[in-house]
Amino acid sequence: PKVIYLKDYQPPAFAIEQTQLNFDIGPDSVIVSSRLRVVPCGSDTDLVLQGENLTTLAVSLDGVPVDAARMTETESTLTVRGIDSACWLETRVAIDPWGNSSLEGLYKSRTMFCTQCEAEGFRKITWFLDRPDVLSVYTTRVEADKSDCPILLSNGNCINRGDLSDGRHFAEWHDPHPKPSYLFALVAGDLECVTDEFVTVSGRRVVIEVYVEPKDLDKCAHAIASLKRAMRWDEEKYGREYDLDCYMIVAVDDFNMGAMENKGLNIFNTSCVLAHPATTTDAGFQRVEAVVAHEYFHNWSGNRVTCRDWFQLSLKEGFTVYRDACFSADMNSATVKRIEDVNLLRSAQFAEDAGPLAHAVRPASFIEISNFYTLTIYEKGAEIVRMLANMLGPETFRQATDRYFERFDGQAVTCDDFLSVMEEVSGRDLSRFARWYSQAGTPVIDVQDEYNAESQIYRMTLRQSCRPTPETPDKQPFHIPVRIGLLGEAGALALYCDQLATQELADNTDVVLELTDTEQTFVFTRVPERPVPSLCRNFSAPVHVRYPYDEPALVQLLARDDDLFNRWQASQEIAIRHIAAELDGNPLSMDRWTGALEQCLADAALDSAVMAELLHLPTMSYLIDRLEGHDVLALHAARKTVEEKLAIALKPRLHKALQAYHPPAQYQPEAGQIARRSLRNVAARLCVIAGWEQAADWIEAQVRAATNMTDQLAALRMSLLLPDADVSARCLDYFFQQWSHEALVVNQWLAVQAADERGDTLVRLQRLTETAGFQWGNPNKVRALVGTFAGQNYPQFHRNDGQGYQWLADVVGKLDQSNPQLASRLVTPLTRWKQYGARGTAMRNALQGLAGQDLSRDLYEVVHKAL
Ligand code: HT7
Ligand code: ZN
Repeated sequence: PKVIYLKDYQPPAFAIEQTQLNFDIGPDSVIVSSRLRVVPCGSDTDLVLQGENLTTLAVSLDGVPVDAARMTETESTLTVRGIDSACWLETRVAIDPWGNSSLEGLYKSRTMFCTQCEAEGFRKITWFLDRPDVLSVYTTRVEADKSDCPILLSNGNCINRGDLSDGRHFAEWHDPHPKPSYLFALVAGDLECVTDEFVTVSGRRVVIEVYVEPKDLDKCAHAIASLKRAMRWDEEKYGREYDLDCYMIVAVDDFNMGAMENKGLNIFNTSCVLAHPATTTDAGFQRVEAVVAHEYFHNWSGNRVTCRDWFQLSLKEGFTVYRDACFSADMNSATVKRIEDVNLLRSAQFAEDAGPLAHAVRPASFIEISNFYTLTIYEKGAEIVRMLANMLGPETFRQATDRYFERFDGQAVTCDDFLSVMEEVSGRDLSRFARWYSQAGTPVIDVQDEYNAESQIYRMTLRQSCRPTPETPDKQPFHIPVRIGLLGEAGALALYCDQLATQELADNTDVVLELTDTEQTFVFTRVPERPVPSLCRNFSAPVHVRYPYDEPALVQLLARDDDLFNRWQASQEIAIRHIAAELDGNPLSMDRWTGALEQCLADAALDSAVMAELLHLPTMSYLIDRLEGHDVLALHAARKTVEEKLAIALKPRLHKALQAYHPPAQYQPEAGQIARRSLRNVAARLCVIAGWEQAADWIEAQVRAATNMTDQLAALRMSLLLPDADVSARCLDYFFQQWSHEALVVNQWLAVQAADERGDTLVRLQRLTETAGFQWGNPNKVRALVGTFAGQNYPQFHRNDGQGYQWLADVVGKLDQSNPQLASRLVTPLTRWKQYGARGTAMRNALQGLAGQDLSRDLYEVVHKAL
C-alpha cells in the first residue's frame, strides 16, 4: 500500500463550488446522481476524482456525455481531461448499501440507511474530490418508498418535500455553509423523533430533533438537555452561536465510533446518545453528555473552521476534546474529570507513544487515515491545547480563539495556523512549543532539588528527555509548563523566585515553571524549611515526572496537598511502590498509606467522587508502563494482593461508609448523587475483596433489587469476585432475563463476562458469540466482548497456552474482511508485544499469522508497523 506524506501536500487543482446530489433509493440499489460546479484553480486541466466500489452509469460535462477518449476510470479514480474553465460535471453511479459492511459510505443499519463519510467515506457514495480542503455548498434530494423510509434527512435546512407516485416520496435539503465532503450526511428510514427548541443568544429559534427507533423514544431527554447546555456553554465561553435553523441527531446501532459531527445532522452510536435511569449507568449518562457536547462543539472547531489535510486532524479533534473536557468539568466534579482524563492518557496514550505505532500529534505520514483516530490525536492533542490555554491565561486564550474563528471561518487550515494566532495574540514565542505537534513520545522530567537551611534557598533542577520514536528518533527539547507548589509542615509555602514574572507570583503558593531547555534550575528564596514539592499540578503537561519521594512525603501530599489532583497522584504513586515491593517479595507496611486514606474517608469536606478515586489502584496498563520488565501475570497478582491488603486494612471504615449510604428517593444523574454512588460502590467492592461475610447475599439482593443501572451493574461485577461461582451465574442469568430486550444493556452484560478473570472465560465467550444476543456485524457487541477481553482481562488474555492471543488474531482476521476499521482497532493489544517479555513471542506469532493473510490497508498498516 502507498504511504502518504505530509511533505507532499499540494493544494487542490479544482474547486467544487456547488454540489447537487440526488439519491434514488430503490428496493435493491441506490442510484446517486451528482452535478458538480467545477472550477479550475490553476493551469492543471486533468480533473482526478476519487471513488470506491462505484458502478459508473454515466458521465457528462455541461450536459454532453463525456467520450471515452477524454476520460479514464480505474478502481479508485475517474480522470476527466481538458477542463480549462468552469463547468458542470454530472455523474450517475449505482451503489450497494446492503452489501456495505464497512460502515463507511452509505450503509444499512437495521432498518435505516445512513452514512459515515469521515475520513474518506464520501468516495464510496459518488465520484468527488474527497479531501477536506475542497469546500462546497450542498443541495441534496433523497427519494425513497414512503412506508419503508418515512424519514428522509440530509444536512442543512429542508427546502422542499412531497409525495410521488407508486408510494414514493422525496425531501430536498440545502446546507448554505460550504463544507468538505467528510461532513456530508444522509439518513433514510422508519424513525420517530423527539423535538425541542433552543433560543440562541441573539434570539434565533433552533429546532432540535432527535431521531430514534420507536422503542427508544423514552431515552432521548438526557441528550437533548445536554445539547442545550452545550449550546449555551459555547455561547458563554467561546462566543459561538449555532448557525442553522435545525439541529438533528440520529441514533444508529451499527457504528464504528462514538458519533459524527456532520453539519446539522449528527449521527450517533446509540451507546452515546440513548440514556434512561433504568438502563444507563452514571458513567453512561456522563458519556452521553460529553459526546453530545463534543459533536456540537465541532460545529465551530471542525465544521466552520476545518482541516486543510488529514495530517491536521488534531486541529479539530484536540481542540474539541479540550473544549468538551472543560464543559464536562464545569457540569460535574472538575477534579474527577481531570483524574479520568489523565488515567486514560497515562493508561492508553502513553502506551501508544511507547509502542510501535507511536506518531506525532501531527503525523508526518500514514497509509490509512482511519488508523489515526487515536488517543494521541485526540487526548494528547487536547493536552497541547490545555497547556496553551493555561500558559496564555483565560482572557488572552479567549481573545486568541475569537481571532482564530473569525480569521479562518469557512476555511481549511493547519495546526500552525492555530498556533500562529496564539502567538500573535499573546506576543509569546511558541516556536519550541510547536514541537509538541511534530515530535512523538512522552517526555520524562527528572527533578532534583537541594535545600540550604542556612540561606533558606531551595533549588529545583528540571531535566527533560524523551525516548526515540519511529518517526522522530532525535528529539529537540519540548516547551513544558510545570506547575508546582511547595509543601511545608503547616501547609503551602509562599514562593519567591526571581526567574518568574511577578504576575506569576500573584498567587504565590502555586507557580508555573516553563522548561524550554534540556535542563534548567529554578532558585527559590525565603524558604523556611525543607519543602515537599508538589509537581506537575493538575497534570500541567503530558509527561512522566520522576522525583525521589520517600513514602512519608507522598503520604503528606496525599493528606494535605491543596492541589486535589496531586493528592490522587500521590495515592497512585504510593500504590505503585507497594505493588513493586510486593513483586520484589519485600512487602511494605500499609499503615502510613491506610492511615492517610482513613483520614480522607473521615473528612466530610472531601468530595466523595474524589475519595472514590483515591481508593482505586493504578490501572494495569499504567503499571505495565511504570514497572517494566515484570511478567504481566505476576504484576496482576501483586496488584491484587495490594488491593486485598488495602481492603482488609480499611474494611471497618469502608463498611461504615457502605452502611451510611441511602439511595435517593429518585435517581438523578447529577454530581452529588453520582459522587455518593461511586464511593458506595467502590467501598462495597473493597468489602467484598476483604472477605465480607454477607457479601454474597448483599450482591444478589442488589442485582435483583437495585433501582438504577449504576448500582445493579456494580453489583453484577462484584459477583465475579465471589468464591462461589453459583452466585455469579445466578446474577448473570437474572440480569440477562431482565434486560434481554435492551441491546445496550446486553452489551454491558457481555462486557462483564468478557472481564471475568476466572477459569473458563475464553470458552464461555466463544459460546456467547454463537448466541442471539451477539452479532459480528455490530461493533458495539464486538467491542464489548472481544475488546474487553483483550484490553482488560489480563489473566485470561495472557493465558500461558497463548489461546487468548490466537483467538484475538482469528477474530481480527475474520472481521477484516467485513469491517477493516474495526479489525485494525481491535488488534491493538497484540501490537504491544514488546512490553510482555517472554509472552511477547506468542503475541508476535499471532500477529505474524495475520501478516501472512490478505489484509485490508487498515490492518496491513497496523500489523506491519507492529512487527
Ligand atoms: N470526527 C468523528 C470521527 C469519526 C470517524 C472516523 C473514522 C471512522 C468512523 C468515524 N466516525 C466518526 C468523531 C468525532 O471525533 O467527533
Ligand atoms: Zn471529534
